[in-house]
Amino acid sequence: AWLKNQASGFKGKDEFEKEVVRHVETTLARSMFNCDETAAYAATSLAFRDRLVIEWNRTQQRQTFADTKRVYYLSLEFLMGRALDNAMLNVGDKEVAKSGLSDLGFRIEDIIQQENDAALGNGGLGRLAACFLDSLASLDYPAWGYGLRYRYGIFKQEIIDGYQVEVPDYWLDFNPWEFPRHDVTVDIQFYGYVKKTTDDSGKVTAHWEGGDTVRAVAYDVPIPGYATPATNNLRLWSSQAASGEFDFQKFNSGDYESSVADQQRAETISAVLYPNDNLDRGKELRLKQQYFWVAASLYDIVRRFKKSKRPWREFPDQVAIQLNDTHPTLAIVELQRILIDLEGLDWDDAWNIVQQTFCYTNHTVLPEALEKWSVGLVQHLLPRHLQIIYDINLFFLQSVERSFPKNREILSRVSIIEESQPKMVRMAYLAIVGSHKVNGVAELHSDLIRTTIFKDFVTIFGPDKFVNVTNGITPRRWLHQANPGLSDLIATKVGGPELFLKDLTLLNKLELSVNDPAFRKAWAEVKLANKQRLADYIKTTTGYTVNPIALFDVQVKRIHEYKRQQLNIFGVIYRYLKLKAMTPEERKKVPPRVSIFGGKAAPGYWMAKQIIHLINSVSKVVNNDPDIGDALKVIFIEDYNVSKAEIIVPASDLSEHISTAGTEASGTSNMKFVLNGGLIIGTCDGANIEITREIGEENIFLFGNLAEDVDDLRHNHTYGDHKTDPGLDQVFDAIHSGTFGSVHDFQGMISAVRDHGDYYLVSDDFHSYLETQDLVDKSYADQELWITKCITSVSRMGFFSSDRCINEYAEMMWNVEPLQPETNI
Ligand code: 26W
Repeated sequence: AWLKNQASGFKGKDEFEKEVVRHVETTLARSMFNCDETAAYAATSLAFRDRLVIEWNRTQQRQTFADTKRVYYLSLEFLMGRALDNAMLNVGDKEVAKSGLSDLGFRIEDIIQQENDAALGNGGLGRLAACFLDSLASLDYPAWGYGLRYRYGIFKQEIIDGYQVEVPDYWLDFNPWEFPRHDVTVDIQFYGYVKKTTDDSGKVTAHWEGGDTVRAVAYDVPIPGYATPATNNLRLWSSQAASGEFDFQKFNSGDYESSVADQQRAETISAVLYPNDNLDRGKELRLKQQYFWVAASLYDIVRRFKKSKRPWREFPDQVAIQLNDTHPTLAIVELQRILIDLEGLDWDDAWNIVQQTFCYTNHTVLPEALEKWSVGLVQHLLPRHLQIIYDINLFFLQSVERSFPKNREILSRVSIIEESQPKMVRMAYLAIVGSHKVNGVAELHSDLIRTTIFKDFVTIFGPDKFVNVTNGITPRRWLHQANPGLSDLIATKVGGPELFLKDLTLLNKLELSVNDPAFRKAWAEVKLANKQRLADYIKTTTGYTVNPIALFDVQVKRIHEYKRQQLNIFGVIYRYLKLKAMTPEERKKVPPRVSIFGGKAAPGYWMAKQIIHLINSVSKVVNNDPDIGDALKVIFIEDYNVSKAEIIVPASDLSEHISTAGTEASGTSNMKFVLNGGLIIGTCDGANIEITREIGEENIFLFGNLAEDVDDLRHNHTYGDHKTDPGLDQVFDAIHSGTFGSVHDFQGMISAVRDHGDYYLVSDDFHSYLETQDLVDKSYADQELWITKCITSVSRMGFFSSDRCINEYAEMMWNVEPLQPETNI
């Protein structure tokens, strides 16, 4: 009901048009006669922004007035993508905008495409944070996101001669979705030294003095909920030189250059998102980013709490802080510092408050991704924090000692300080010790952290501290926005979009229509139209023509050895060799396929870049081979990002989620693809396992070794006699013979399997992968059965809404309740 009768929407298309014209002529100071698509995008966004702002202010007032517990989601990454389409759908006036823009001579799709993605994230973790913000607002939870306002998001990827080239992503030249708050600033201290003073009663207080100061300036981004007026806030901090006398003095004394240099050094902190995904590099600037963002956010949260004049012990009744991975772990230390050094609380009282406030989500078990900071670096940058970390560790180890007397082993295993050369602070351990709940992101992953990397902590704290919250995705962006054709079709069967997009379990009603011929036909037409749209996109961006009748087989995600794009491309080469060996008649009978890849490699990840190069080299050879024709096409889509995912995901027949078992914590694109009527080929890993449980194993193509066998297989590679799979040998021979260019370029990928222990078990899973791909071909040939599988799967995907996921966090970890707009002031 809110959607149609909201106070904040436009009264009709006339009002919308008037607003657009007003913004073009006044805000943009242009005439309608030279209003191009860029200007139309700007004016449309501003018109919607005006609408959002009203509800945003109301929501903030309502939350302040109600004075209930709030959630603060701390994430170094928010991979938001575009905002305009989402704002139109959530405000509920996309149709109005469409006809209004058309009157003004524009197509709404063209206007939407003018917007730069807000690409402030690497991959899964950052996109999860964005889905969570959407769910928090849509479910009326009082919640804020806190992050960094990077001037450069994740780099843009260009493919030049088959190689990845990184180009900076300067996305901020026009961003109508942020509001600078020059009055909301926090000065953040770095370096310096600690002085201790003792008062008359003998109480010792630490003072952190000296060092540099950098100013954090708040930029606020409104987050509209769907079918609710609730509009939450995402606060991003930008770094700036701490103004004033210091600079002025330098300036006046003629030291202009060094004053400018100070300015630039300060701005560097929020300049660029680190492009590593699942790899910790331990760079000083990254630690500075983390502390800068955490300290500004906590100052803000504490300032808000203090306005209520409550006693400190009530802090955890008002504040829940979620740590998105270990990146914000310093918040634990910072809150303890605020409480003991600045507010004068006793250590134990302070520590209780801290532990009850924080929760920590782990997103990876890969050892190279677990953050550690050298003691020397922390000491230098944050001298007081290091002392507090040592004290936290001391008290923690003392309590472990009491529970497990004379067990030196466990003490050194769980110590927050790793006694290595140099000594390191283990951030995950600090996060566990400072939180009251820790969660993994899918069942297998949560089991793995309980039994492997955090085993000792389960023994120490008991099993209840470690819980599972399986990831989810927002159906608003990933169905309604990305796939309006399917969303509309589904709406006809489940009682309208406002219902199922707010309660995704209603999808189960679709199962009643699975045998309805008209519905099945409409379903197939939607899929074909989505494939045609992707085929058009491929044509304009790559020049290659792909047949939309072919099976679209998609793997789009960050390039990483554990995600095994190499297994996929080796499989493609195998298929190509088989096709080459056939007669033209035989080839005609082969079901045609388009293998689509996309994803970025971290700039310093040599092997990942080699994988990209091989995919592009195979693409060039296969697509230009006259023997092959439509039987096989290989496409690499440049610069995979959120807005491209919105075109690719709805167009897939099959998507690949083929990580080595036990390595992918959850995966979230697997959920997006199935929700959009595609099937999965995948390993028993991450959320694939729960997807199988929900949709039924007859509707998914699982293959490969199980997580429980991975250790033994690896051991066998090193110590047994390990032979490469014969099919894979054929593939390597083809690469060796120069079919795809110089062997030298791909030697690393081959040696990783043959000579370096095949850590990711590519060879062990190769045969099973090929067999399962054959099964896919056979299943796809039976289109009727295939469509049944797709519809049935979609009907059973309700569990994977991020709404379900957020409700679980709220109940199990945060203890917060929604604040209904009806309880208005
Ligand atoms: C310190 C470097 C670094 C940077 C990013 C380490 C780790 C990360 C992230 C935690 C990596 C990441 O995005 N993990 C993904 O999180 C998703 C959301 O939970 C999961 O679905 C993916 O399986 C997991 O890889």
